[in-house]
Amino acid sequence: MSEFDPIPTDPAPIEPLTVGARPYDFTFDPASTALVLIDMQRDFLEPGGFGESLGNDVTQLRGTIEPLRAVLAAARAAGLTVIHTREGHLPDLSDLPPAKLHRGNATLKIGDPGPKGRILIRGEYGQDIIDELAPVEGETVIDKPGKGAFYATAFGDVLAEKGITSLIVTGVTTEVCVHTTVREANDRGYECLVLSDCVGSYFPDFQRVALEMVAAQGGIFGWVAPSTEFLTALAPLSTAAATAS
Ligand code: C5J
Repeated sequence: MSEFDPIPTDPAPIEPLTVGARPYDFTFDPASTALVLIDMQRDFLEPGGFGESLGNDVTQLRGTIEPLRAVLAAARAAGLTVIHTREGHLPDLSDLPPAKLHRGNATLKIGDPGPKGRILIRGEYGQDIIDELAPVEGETVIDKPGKGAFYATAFGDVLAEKGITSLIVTGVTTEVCVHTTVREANDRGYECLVLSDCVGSYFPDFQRVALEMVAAQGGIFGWVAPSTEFLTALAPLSTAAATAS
């Protein structure tokens, strides 16, 4: 290096990004933010799985897939941390409380053989993530026995290791595993943005009210925004990466 060379500088720090959200703008630092995809599993989104066995119409959830695909692609392009979760139990059911096994009038109970393998059992085809959103190398997959992603998992440790403080929350179902995870995260000090068209419920009324509950009272659990707002905020990073490659 000669005396005329410019002094090397650190790469420009990434500025915080802002998403138009309810109840007010959500600001996040991409370096400390994770996209979380909750339980986008065949057992919930396809016929013959746990969701359908409980009497639900699984087509109600399928509208989440395309917007979430776009969000996942943008997050990957922007270099965001991506974490998937899967609800499910060990083959010997040792992590399945009897209360969960016996609750509901399911035609097929957890552990029973179904058309896509044993219902909600880890390692079975039906318990895995749908092809459209399959994890890629380097993405964390958290297997969870409960509704919340923190309960009896390494989720909290993974977030701490990666320095994550903000979560972009997507997945199914809005009022069950998404809500439980957002509430758990909120109590642990994480800032959560729920993407309204990337979360889904079997019950349209629950979908609407569950989202309202997150943003009510000045954002009692977090923020809510459509995915288009998030994609707009992320565009400087995701399109820059696409142009560079
Ligand atoms: C349910 C989930 N609904 N992932 N699980 O039982 O929301």
